[in-house]
Amino acid sequence: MSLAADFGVTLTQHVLGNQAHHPGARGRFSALLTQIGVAGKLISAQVRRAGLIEVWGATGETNVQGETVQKLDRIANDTFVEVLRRSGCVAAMASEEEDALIEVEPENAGDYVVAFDPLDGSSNIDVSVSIGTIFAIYPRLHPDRVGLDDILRPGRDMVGAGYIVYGSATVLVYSAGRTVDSFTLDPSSGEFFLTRRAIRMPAATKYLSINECNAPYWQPWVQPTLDAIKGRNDDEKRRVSARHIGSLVADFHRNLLTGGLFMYPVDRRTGRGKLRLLYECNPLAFLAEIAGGGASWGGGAILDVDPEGLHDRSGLIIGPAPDVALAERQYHEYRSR
Ligand code: P6P
Repeated sequence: MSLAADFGVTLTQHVLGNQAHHPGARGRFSALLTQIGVAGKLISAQVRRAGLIEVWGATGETNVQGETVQKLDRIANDTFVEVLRRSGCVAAMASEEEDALIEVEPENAGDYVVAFDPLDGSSNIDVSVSIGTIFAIYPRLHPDRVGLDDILRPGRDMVGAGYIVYGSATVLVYSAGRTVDSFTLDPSSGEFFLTRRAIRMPAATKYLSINECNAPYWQPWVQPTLDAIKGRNDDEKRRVSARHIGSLVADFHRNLLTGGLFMYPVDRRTGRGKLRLLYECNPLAFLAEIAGGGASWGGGAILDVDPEGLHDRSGLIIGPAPDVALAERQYHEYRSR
């Protein structure tokens, strides 16, 4: 019996199967996703060896966010950039690690533009906590030129998004707009195999993910939201528990599968959020909505926000739709006072 029959559907087989739902598709999107899988494998190999090949620790550089660049996120960034550049599928890229838009030379340029965080949670690298790569895919707007207007668009324009979480296993989760599906890397064969098909986010919040030490910096609508959710616990049963890793991809992945609400509200002193709109909030919001959940900046849907810059930040409340709606009600009540 062939390996594929033993193990089930590979990422490439699944992506090609998805293509059937896009009449007229030329296979370029499928090729792009397959190449993203290749980049994920390469980064995974480096993550798994980080402590052994001295890629831990900082490079001493600071990125456009003003954060110290860890060696592994520089490796992840360069890997993602080069794999996408050579894929023939991408015309331009925006990375958390790069100040400006990266334009692909015309002879290699393809139909899509990609925004990505090459290694989210990099402050957790040295302590072996799960980290991940997050990506958002847009169709390019013009056949003869590419620029910021191709990527500074509402998240609703995305045609695909996903992440690769480097945890106890390396898992790639993506959606092309219909279903959210996950694939686990089999290290022995080097293949991603379908492990969860058409993921639906549970409607109940089982876990609450928020950095409570930021409480002094929350706007007044946050605490009542948390109190309403925690208030579901009583003598009879604990219905909600706290789970916060401090690595967005890992927190989101657990919440997507088990039902959890992640909140990183804006800082009331600055009105700014911490998480990046283009390559953290938007792609995860795309997945959350397709899986039946929701994602808000506090007063409205993340996917409706019009970006101004590649590195815009946003507040993020993402998880089961009823509790995202609860947070928005609290926000609007606060704003109407
Ligand atoms: P804080 C990691 O640096 C990150 O960007 C996300 O992965 C994570 O959710 C967040 O920052 C944690 O931020 O301020 O709670 O340490």
